Amino acid sequence: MKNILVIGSTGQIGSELTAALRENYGNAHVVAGYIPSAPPTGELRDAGPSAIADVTDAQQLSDIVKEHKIDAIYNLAALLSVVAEQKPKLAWKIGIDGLWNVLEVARENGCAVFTPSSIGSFGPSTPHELTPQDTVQRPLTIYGVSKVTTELLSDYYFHKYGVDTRAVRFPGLISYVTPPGGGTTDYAVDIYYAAVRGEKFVCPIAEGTRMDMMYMPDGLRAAMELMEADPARLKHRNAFNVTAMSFAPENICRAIQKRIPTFEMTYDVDPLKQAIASSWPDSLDDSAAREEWGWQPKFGLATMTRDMIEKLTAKLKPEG
Ligand code: AKB
Repeated sequence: MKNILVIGSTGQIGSELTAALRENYGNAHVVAGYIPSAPPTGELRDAGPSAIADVTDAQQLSDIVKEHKIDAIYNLAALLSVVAEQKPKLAWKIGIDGLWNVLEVARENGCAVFTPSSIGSFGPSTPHELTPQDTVQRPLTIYGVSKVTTELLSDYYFHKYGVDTRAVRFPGLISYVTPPGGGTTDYAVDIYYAAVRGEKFVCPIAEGTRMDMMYMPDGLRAAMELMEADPARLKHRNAFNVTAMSFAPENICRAIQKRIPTFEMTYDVDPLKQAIASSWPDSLDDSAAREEWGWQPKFGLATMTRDMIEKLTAKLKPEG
């Protein structure tokens, strides 16, 4: 049985990915790595092993990997796009110095590594419609610069040292479990919270701005299926375009209004978020992922909206 370390297990993706990996590989085989300021709680803490795993501390990572005989590392430590613009040095320290530590530990201990990239790895000069798998990547944000570097460094470790590195370029991930913090696509999560609470939503992204999105269950499956894919079929590694849907604020608003007709949205565009969103693709071409490892999303805008509203209604229901 495989032993897995999740770095960043208490974050937006990590909290759900750790649970999904434990379901697939057994609770005892998945270590929830965390930083002291964000320790695991509840099920995440109780269901399996956990350890302080600060991506900037190479020795600590090496000790955990040896102690738990880790075969695969899911490295989810990163600042999201908006907050990274406010703290570029920290974004680099976590995203790239941290990645270097992870890759070195993986090289020394024979681990596979998944470090997600993002639609943020593209920039204004990238073709925006059906953005190809292999195309121009000249982002203007530190988030994008660090994601392109992540892809290149991960490929470098594969070609030079044979480290089994694989990744997807995640679109905006939408979930009712752990809210995201500091991303450009966060509005597509926040809008559901507002709708279920009966509040009006003020959208920070302009009408007509399309971005790729994905419901979290599909995102978790993408990561796990890629890591289980037959390596002989992989022509690409870091990183695959994956998408499930592409929409603008007015489209998600209308999808919600079909279920909550009284829901209202207005706009107050945030210049930083808008500049980032406008530089990202409108829609990705994910045919390489479909061909090389059978990627197939299960949720579209309507099915995701039904599930999000159902789950959030139960989550936000007052106690008693
Ligand atoms: C962000 O908005 O920063 C992230 C992403 C698409 O990478 N959700």
